[in-house]
Amino acid sequence: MSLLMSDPSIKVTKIARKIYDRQFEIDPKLDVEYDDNRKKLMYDDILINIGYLDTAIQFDDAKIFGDYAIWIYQLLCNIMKDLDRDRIKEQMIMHYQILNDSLSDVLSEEEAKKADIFIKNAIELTKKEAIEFNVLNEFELSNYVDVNKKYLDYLLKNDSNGAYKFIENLFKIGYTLEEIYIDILQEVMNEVGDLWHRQEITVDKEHYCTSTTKVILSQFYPLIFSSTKKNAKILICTVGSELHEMGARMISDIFEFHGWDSIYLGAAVPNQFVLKAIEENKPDLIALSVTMPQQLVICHELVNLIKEKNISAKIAVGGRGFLSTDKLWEKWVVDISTDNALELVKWAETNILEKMEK
Ligand code: B12
Repeated sequence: MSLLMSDPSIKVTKIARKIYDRQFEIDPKLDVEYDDNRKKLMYDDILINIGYLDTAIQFDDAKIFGDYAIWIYQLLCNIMKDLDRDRIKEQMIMHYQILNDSLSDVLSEEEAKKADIFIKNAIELTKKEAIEFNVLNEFELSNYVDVNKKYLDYLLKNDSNGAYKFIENLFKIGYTLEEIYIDILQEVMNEVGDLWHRQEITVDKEHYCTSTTKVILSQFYPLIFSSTKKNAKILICTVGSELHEMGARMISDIFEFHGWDSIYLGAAVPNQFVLKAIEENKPDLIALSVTMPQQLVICHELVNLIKEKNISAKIAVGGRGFLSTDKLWEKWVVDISTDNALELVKWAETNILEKMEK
């Protein structure tokens, strides 16, 4: 763990406060542009920014902070529509410069050097984003776009019954379980996240879309649990304080459907209890899911703990958190990472099931 988060004498909240005060001192216009709510969000964001930077430093991975810089810049532009994009760029650049100065006092020389590189990269990416504004909409490019739009429409109209029946009917007319899970429900959930990011829907709607989609997944349980068993077991969960669990649940369901026994522990399981569950259930495959990059640190600790205990199960890691790294998983003692459940099933068939049969 980097000095920033592990040394108890360094109070991250104090650093965040200093950065916040300094920015208002240098840029008095902020006091007019920011009401109390914005001020609170700005302070919260400073803490989050420090968390992302710390994770990037720890794994020496520029992409973690770079991707985040683009994401937060876009979000701020979407939230503060009364300010123009250049003004928000100016605020962010100023913030990064103050962050760099403040951290150079508390980080080790090596960490400060990395912070400097990552922060300068974030500044460049923000400048570029201010000109280009990435408008690529993957949702529109999907082969399933028409079906996905219809399902999304039911969700956005709060029509739970319509949404449920629509998906039920897709299965009846021949869409496979994997298509429904990955190409439709997962894609629509990604779009729901983007709609929130673009501030086109509010958090209540995002939560409704999530809970409705989770209920819809359950309608496939009689099918999923009727598969012929292959005498192999997968244990899966999300780690740390990772609340995004639908991806992990989909992996679990798809493995169960392909004849595996699935032990799905759900979200945010403390490492010591993941280990306990592994020892109790003796899975052939352990799958750990991370969406928020800050949780990568705890995931890495868990992987190392599993290895220290000489547990022979194969380890898979995945989820959006790994996509915002520069192939970080390749530096870890894990067997596979993919962003797609079906790919993992295929890998496990070759690398676990076929070897068991021999
Ligand atoms: C639903 C949702 C939530 C729900 C989650 C509820 C739940 N029960 O899961 C709630 C409301 C809790 C939530 C909270 C937050 N969220 Co959210 N959320 C989402 C959303 C819209 C959908 C996630 C989802 O379910 N996707 C569908 C699943 C099926 O896809 P998946 O997770 O990618 O999984 C697939 C693959 O990744 C892979 N996979 C997954 N795990 C594993 C594991 C292994 C081993 C392998 C091999 C593969 C694999 O296989 C899966 C199936 O194919 C995303 C949007 C998005 N683009 O992801 C935002 C999103 C992830 N959230 C985001 C944010 C910012 C947050 C919050 C910080 C918001 C806040 N201000 O509080 C919090 C953080 C909470 C926390 N501590 O974890 C951002 C993250 C941006 C970033 N910088 O990284 C996103 C991307 C939204 C956006 N476009 O900005 N969120």
